[in-house]
Amino acid sequence: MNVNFAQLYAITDRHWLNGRTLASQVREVLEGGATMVQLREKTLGDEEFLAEAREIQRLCAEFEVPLIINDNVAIARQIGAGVHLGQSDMGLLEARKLLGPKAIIGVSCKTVALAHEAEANGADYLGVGAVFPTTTKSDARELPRETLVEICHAVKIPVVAIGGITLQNVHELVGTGIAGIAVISALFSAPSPRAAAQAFRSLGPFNL
Ligand code: TZP
Ligand code: MG
Repeated sequence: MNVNFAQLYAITDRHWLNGRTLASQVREVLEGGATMVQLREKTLGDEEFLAEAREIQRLCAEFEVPLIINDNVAIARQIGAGVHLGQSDMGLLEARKLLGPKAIIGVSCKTVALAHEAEANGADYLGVGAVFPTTTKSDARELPRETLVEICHAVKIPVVAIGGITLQNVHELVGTGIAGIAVISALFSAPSPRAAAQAFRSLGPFNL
């Protein structure tokens, strides 16, 4: 995949909608400069998820930004989107068979060994974290900065840092070797997701 897509990876969370629609929030982060979007739904039924995915896909297409579906390879396949796989989701090789060679597939990795394996099996990017404490994912353990640096040096594919990243701490990631950042709450809980995305973009690029 184009490494620039990794710059500001916006991951959705309907927890902070507060009367707003997910589509309007995604439009805001795209207007603010998000370079890739992940639709992360943990509770929606398949039909609703599919309808929403199609709507978000139209938005992403308007901004020429890739859409990645969290976990759900079937939905990604139906709409021709990419997928992000955790270590307990469908395996990368099986997902690749279903989605084909062009689909963007990302994999969550917390160790150098898992990063090597994902790269060898054809992952397009890695998600690595949590790089800071976060309350967004209840089982997210914090990863030492040193491990992030080791993983970045161990692979050629883009590494995206995730977990607890804010406008205040993002500078701490400079020099780790990341290609970009993946952000949930600091974008979607912001009063203006557009302004938050703009602010992140104005601080980057983070691949320094
Ligand atoms: N994986 C590791 S940490 C995390 C995920 C999905 C949550 C990131 O959310 P936030 O709000 O940016 O800390
Ligand atoms: Mg998952």
